[in-house]
Amino acid sequence: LNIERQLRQDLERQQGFYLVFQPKVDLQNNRVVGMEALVRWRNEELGEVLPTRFIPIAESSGLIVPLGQWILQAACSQLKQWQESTGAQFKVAVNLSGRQLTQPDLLPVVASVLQDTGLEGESLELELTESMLMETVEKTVVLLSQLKQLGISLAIDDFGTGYSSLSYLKRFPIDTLKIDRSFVRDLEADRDDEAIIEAIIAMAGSLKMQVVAEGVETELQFDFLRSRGADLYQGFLFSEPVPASEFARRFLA
Ligand code: G
Ligand code: G
Ligand code: MN
Ligand code: NA
Repeated sequence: LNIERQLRQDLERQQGFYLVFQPKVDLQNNRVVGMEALVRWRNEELGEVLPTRFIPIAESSGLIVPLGQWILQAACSQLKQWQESTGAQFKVAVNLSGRQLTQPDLLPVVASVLQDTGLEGESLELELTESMLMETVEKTVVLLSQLKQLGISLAIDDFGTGYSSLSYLKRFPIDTLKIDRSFVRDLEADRDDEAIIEAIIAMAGSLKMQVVAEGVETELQFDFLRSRGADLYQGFLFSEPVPASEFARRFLA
């Protein structure tokens, strides 16, 4: 497979990959409190390849493990640099794939990235999905607790689209639920989505979790989420994911 061969080659040469960052914004005061790092890939032969195309190939080939490590290192290193130049704290969120969570050395890898970059664990958030958590519950509870001992916070991405039972959810040391953008998208048209979002916010409140809304594109969605008490939002209304230099210029100046 050509994509896989090119991926492997660019990983070996440490070329072609870069990060973009999407602001995470406080719904109450519209202040940027952090950012989600998302990987991008530009290959000499294939040009710009979409993550929806290459992430599944990276996962099935196992290349997501070294790629994930590169992403983590690059995100932590970038935030450390921003913290030093601005004096502001912020938190960076990094997406983990299921393959990374089942790597036996995830914990020492994360610990050494923090060590190498000098970033505090408190400045790092890891985004996981419900299906990843459900695969090996007992082992995962232990691993997540160890990550939390490094100061790291944990979020469930795309929340509401998976199959996690609420009784399991309670057993994981999760800090944040990210409401999947499919519920936000149809807010205007679909009363059920209003009810689902209200239920997620209420549940997060009683479990002492923070709520982030994804995919906010309109003022109407923004107003709804704010009035119902969601904490943070991400979405094109505020900004799409942008390269590091643009992020610094627009949001850290
Ligand atoms: O950035 P964008 O919305 O185009 O990403 C599309 C999909 O690619 C996301 O839903 C996400 O699942 C995946 N993706 C993007 N960046 C990363 C990353 O850094 N790590 C992992 N594991 N997946 C990512
Ligand atoms: O799977 P995850 O939620 O990590 O992926 C984030 C993806 O969501 C990124 O690819 C990003 O480009 C996309 N995204 C971010 N904000 C919006 C938005 O407001 N609308 C839409 N349609 N996509 C968004
Ligand atoms: Mn995410
Ligand atoms: Na998501």
